[in-house]
Amino acid sequence: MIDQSLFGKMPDGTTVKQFCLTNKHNVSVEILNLGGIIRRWLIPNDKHTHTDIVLGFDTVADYLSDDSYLGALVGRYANRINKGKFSLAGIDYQTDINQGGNCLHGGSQGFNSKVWQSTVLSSGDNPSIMLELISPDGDQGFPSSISVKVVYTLTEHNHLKIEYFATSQKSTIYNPTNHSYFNLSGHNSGSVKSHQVQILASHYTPTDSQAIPTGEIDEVDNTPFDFRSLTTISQSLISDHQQIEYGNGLDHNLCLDLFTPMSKTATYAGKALVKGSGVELKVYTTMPGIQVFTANHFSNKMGKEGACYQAHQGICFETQFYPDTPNQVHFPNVMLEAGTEFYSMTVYEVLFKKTDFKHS
Ligand code: FUC
Repeated sequence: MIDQSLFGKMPDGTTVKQFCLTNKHNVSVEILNLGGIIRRWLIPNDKHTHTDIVLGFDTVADYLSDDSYLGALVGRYANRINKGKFSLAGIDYQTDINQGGNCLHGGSQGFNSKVWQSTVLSSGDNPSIMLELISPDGDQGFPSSISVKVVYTLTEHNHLKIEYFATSQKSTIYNPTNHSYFNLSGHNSGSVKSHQVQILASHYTPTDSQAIPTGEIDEVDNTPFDFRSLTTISQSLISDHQQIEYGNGLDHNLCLDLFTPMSKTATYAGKALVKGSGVELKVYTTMPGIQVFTANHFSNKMGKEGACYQAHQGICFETQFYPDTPNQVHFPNVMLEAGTEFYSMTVYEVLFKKTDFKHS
């Protein structure tokens, strides 16, 4: 089932719509056509109500004034490009610089801040919406016009499937992700430090103090980035490893051991869970990397429904190409050739204890 409603208005009066996708297990995901933002993700809990497992805001203005990309689709280039500079086919490009002298998440007017064209694809058992956007040649300094499409489907198996499509006129780079901050105990329930996480990655990309990759691809052995077996987040956050100190927590790209670029099959990448709660989030993707970010800089951020978010109150699993790939030739290729169709898929599966949920 899909419920469509008015969420608010952009400063220029453009309508922001909200789509609520609900399946037969009483899971619902609310998505805005502004930035494709996942605003709420409700799962039934054992108190006969719902737990909202993602952080979010109440108004369009809150989303536009914040710089944390809560729940948003990120593009053209998720993560950082060193000084916003790169060259393609012998031509140098300078993108918009919007964080610490670097380009973060596609520049100051990234895809997260745009109102996308929206279409309901199915309102049945597997509700699905399609969002589309055309980014012109030179948008935020990136080459070529690019036509992008994202399809969100909530399946009857409690999977939220996110499919990314794109085509460009000339060769360019494209690296999309979704920037949801998860808190499996509820968005307003404090820190995620007690969450346990598994990520099937034997390597990660270390960064400098500005979160720009050094170019190395290091083994995770004996580092706070070894999540190959279930590990509590706090164990990693208390580490005195320089990489953790740089950003006050996890803000790193882990290199997935198995990945399937452009394929229609997403591979299991990892999971998060809260012990004893029965709530578990599994992540599957076709992408080669996953940026694990623990909301390190949050401080009294006023969120939806009166919540006040603090550092480490959410965890992001941003499936993507490695950061700064355009300047690191040995990282998996992020080029989108003219006329080639880009495809990637990430699936978030939520498991929870079955309850005799009653509508309130
Ligand atoms: C993540 C991080 C960044 C940043 C942003 C809001 O993707 O890599 O450091 O602060 O989100």
